[in-house]
Amino acid sequence: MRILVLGGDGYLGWPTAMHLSQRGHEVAVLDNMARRAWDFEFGAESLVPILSLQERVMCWKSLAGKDIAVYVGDLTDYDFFEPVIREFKPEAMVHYGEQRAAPYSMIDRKHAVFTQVNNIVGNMNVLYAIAEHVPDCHLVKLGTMGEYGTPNIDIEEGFITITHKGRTDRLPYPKQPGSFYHLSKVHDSHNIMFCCRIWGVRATDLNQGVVYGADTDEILMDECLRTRFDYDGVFGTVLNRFLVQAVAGEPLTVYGKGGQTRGFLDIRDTLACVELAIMNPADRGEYRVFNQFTEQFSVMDLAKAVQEAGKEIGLSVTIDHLPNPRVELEQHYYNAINTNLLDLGLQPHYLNETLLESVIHVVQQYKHRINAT
Ligand code: NAD
Ligand code: USQ
Repeated sequence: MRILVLGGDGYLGWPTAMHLSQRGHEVAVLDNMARRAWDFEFGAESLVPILSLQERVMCWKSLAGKDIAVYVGDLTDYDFFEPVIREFKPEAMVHYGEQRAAPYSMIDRKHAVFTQVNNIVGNMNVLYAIAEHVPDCHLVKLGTMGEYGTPNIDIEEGFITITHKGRTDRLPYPKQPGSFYHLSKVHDSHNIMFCCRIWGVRATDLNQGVVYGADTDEILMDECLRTRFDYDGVFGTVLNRFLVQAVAGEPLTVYGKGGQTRGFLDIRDTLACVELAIMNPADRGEYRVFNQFTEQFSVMDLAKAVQEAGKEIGLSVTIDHLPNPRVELEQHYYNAINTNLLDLGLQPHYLNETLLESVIHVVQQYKHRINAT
């Protein structure tokens, strides 16, 4: 298939592009390199050194013998994006190309407005380009489990059947996100659902949990293929941060009580889920939602898991409870359903099997690059 990966220079986009290319698909990546610029804004840097997108693509060509086409530009610029779609004519589009950090979106008005404009306008352009030029193209869109918030009932996959005053309907699951970033994904979901209904677009909305890990089969072919690994306070996600803190000998930064519970998955399972969605496409006009995570943990569960794993390799890991910079429940009910991807054949990697084997060793390898400030 011809597959265009939007946000193909990012943490998940680059490994996905290689994975799909290795499977024999014709792959192109699109990115505006904004993520690299946001690093400069904070003086942050990926723990793992990464090459430029063009160097990575050359490296992939020399190691795997396969081409990946590169388009550099901004999704919010339709004058750039429309000709890309006319030229490449994708049969599937994997959309990772958004500003994805909740803390970034909550810095101030400017960052909140930027996040919503970047994400919502970019996604609207994707929908218009599909409708105008490749109406049969399957959109595989990365949403987030955070769209649902933390309701006191089970979280279903996108829809819930409600009986009200004696009548019953299957309706979109209520959304109560916790940041302007997570809210941008809710707006995206509504726009995608609308376009499926009115234009017959086919779309899969992957409501993904928090991703951890650094290695995929393709990355392990050579260091030049590595993807970014963020651990700073804005873009670093919780488990990746805890691992770096443990290796650096710093206390783990649990925000508040640490009862906050979320869905998590290994980066290798992200690639598997996206591939499963592509190979089992939605029908024309169908809008479907898959909850994309493999296990649920509280922040304290993770802190303790890192502490235990540290012990096994001689690290003495301590845990701090910091005042929570976020407005979120710190003790709550959480039970999210995730059967759609398992039914399609997903075979998860579980945290207790991979934490030491495939994550900590990468952090240790690049320990000399940790900036503790
Ligand atoms: P990332 O920041 O590493 O990658 C996103 C890429 O998109 C970057 O390379 C960036 O330059 C590009 N981009 C952003 N805006 C763009 C625009 N307007 N035009 C073109 N390119 C643009 O993020 P990631 O961790 O790889 O996440 C990818 C997607 O998956 C995001 O949409 C995110 O919301 C979602 N997601 C990520 C996680 C996670 O834990 N990393 C969890 C759930 C969902
Ligand atoms: N947390 C800590 N200590 C830290 C960092 C985070 O206790 O040092 C806590 C946060 O308060 C939060 C939880 O860990 O309760 C998760 O935070 P996170 O930064 O790992 O994840 P989040 O902000 O939710 O965002 C990440 C990705 C985002 C994706 C989302 C999936 O950055 O792109 O959408 O995970 S989900 O959480 O399911 O919404």
